[in-house]
Amino acid sequence: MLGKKLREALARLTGRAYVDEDAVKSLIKDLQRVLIASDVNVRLVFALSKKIEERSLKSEKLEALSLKEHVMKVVYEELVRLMGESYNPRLDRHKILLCGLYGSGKTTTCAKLAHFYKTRGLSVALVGADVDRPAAQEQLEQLSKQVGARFYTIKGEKDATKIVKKVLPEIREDIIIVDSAGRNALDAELADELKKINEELRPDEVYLVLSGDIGQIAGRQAEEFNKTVPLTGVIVTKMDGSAKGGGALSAVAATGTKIAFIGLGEKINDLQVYSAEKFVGRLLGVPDIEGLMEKIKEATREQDIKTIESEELTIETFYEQLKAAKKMGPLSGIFSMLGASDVPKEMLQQSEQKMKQYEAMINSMTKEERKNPSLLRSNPSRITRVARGSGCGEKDVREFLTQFERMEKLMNRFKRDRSFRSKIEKLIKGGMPGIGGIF
Ligand SMILES: Nc1nc2c(ncn2[C@@H]2O[C@H](COP(=O)(O)OP(=O)(O)OP(=O)(O)O)[C@@H](O)[C@H]2O)c(=O)[nH]1
Ligand SMILES: [Mg+2]
Repeated sequence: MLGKKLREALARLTGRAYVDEDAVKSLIKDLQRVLIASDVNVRLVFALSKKIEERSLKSEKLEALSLKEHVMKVVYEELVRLMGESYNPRLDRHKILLCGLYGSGKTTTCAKLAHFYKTRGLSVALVGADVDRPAAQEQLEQLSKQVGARFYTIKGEKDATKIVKKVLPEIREDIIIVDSAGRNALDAELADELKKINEELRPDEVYLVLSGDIGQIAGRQAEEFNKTVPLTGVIVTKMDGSAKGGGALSAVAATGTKIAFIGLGEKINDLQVYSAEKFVGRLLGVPDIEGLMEKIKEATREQDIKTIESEELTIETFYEQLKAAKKMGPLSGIFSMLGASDVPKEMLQQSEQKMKQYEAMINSMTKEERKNPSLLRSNPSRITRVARGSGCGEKDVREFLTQFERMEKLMNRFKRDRSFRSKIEKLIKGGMPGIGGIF
């Protein structure tokens, strides 16, 4: 399926230690393969690739984002653009005509829409105007009962337009949904019938129902129907089972016709208002762009663990870690949970004033002292000097050193003790925000 392959392609990028031009190019190759397999039109795929390459490598990158995050953001945004827009269905009284080829899901979608509007407090009338298929009226009548909509038709009437003309004045419901007959292709007969129904009904919405498994042909189909009866939207059904759904959505989007709803199953509540963002989010396994960014950060944290061993703890890195910890908010409990009760809670909840003090102390230290704080311990006159230079008491300087030494111990334990290490790794992978920065 498209989603799984896309997630694999993106995981190959996020799994890299760093991202360069080659990495972006190989991601684009992966994307091309995945999208073409989902029957996305080749021209669209190449336009998308070009855009991603340009924006990833040449254009504006936000300061706050790493290149990896930037590339992912670009990919997400361009996929969303490829898949169209978001729809905002009206929720006032209105008339809807559904049209489409055989078996595309019109009748089922009538019921799904009825359910959709009913759950939003509107009353719904379903009109059976498929006069061709033998059990069509019974099918819709059955579904009307199931969703609690009123069913209208004229049994035995062979002219769909006449049915519409006769039942329309009787209908008092807020939403009127008309089911029409399908065909193997949009032939002259169907075109003529649809035009006439359209004229009689004067619908506010004309939705073409098509099945996602026809892939990119959906674009041409939307264009053809649009010439017959101006469409206000397309409903793409069977998105649950189709490997070509992405192809269908992107092709419809490319024609400029809106995708209004998508069908995701046979049941009456398997209908969703279309949102390209949600669709792409689902493909990528994240709720939205923020979710995606969080996922990248998680992946980055996993790499952070790998670099902990080689990272050297100095007064400066310690201070940076404290600052990061402060930003992350209260982490109380995590350390005691790990059995690291020797790291006091206060250490992670330094006041703004304390942080300023620490900064002043660090500024009063020599380069050697910052790299090797034990120099301060072994020579009290150094502590006196730092205290004076920073305007703090000697006690404050010692307290700061104590905190540093505790962190140093914790880090050494992390490097040596495998079970402690795996506990921490589990916590980090479980999404503990930013804890990687503490070490
Ligand atoms: N899996 C899945 N099946 C669907 C979906 N929508 C419709 N179907 C199934 O597709 C088949 C055809 O659906 P109908 O609603 O009868 O299609 P139609 O366009 O009215 O067909 P005709 O009236 O013969 O032109 C039925 O078996 C539906 O249950 C969907 O979103 N997902
Ligand atoms: Mg039908």
